[in-house]
Amino acid sequence: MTLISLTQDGPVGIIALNNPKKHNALSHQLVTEVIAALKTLGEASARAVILRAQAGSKVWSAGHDIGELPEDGRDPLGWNDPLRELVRTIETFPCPVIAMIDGGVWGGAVEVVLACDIIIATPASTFAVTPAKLGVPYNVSGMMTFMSAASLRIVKELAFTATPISATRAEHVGMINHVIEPQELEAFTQDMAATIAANAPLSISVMKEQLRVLAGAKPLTPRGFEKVQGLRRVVYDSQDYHEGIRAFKEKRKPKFTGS
Ligand code: YXS
Repeated sequence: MTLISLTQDGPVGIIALNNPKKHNALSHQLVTEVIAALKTLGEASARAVILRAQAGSKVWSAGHDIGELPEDGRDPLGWNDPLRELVRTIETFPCPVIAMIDGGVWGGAVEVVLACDIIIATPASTFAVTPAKLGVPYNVSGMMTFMSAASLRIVKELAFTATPISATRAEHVGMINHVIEPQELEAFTQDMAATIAANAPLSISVMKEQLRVLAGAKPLTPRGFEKVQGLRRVVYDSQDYHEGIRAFKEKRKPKFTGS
């Protein structure tokens, strides 16, 4: 059963998340299908991709599938986690990926959206960075994605409160490109995709890769990396991590003890 739809309008590809009963949670299956769709569009030499949710979705994506978060002391967001692979695929994809948002974006889905090159959202859209809500240790490159998208102060507010911010606030702080009314969203996004697709694809794909490499060029010693990576184990080995997932599954507020 497929959880996405893939269409192509000339040089523009459109991938729509379509698993409404789980609010497009980024399950292994859904993410694998999105990655495969991007591969198909890459082979078809698409010049722009729109990543959206199925029309009428009130939640763009509820983030990582909580039911798939490991609870046995394994890194919940390790290198091979499908969500990590999707972020890397978008960041290295040879043409621009435009996130078209109408609805709530949660957790790891915020990182997927921020990994996209351009973000266009309706005023009712929201963005919530949720590791602190679930007791989850976010991974190093994910934190870098957030730091590339907003000032450190905004990233701290998003990460520490775990509460959604509005598209209007996100645009105001430079985290997203445009806030567009729902009735104009598709036309505006498709016009931008068509404009990009009419430009020189090699120039664009080279600039995209140059910007990725330059934006990620942060001084971090091996000792610094090991410290940052090691800190994550403090969290995913904690009781709070298990409590966060259990509370979600039992549909109750978590009781974090700091242990
Ligand atoms: O009870 P049923 O079986 O109908 O299923 C419910 C939810 O359990 C399910 N669902 C999810 N399943 C797995 N993973 C999820 N992330 C997820 N979110 C939802 O979908 C069915 C309908 O959900 P329900 O009844 O809660 O819908 P609602 O309209 O009342 O509320 C919509 C949301 C999105 C506000 C609510 O579902 C919600 O708060 N979802 C969790 C959002 C979240 O915290 N996502 C972070 C996931 S963890 C993650 O992304 C990273 C590891 S991190 O946290 O580090 O960023």
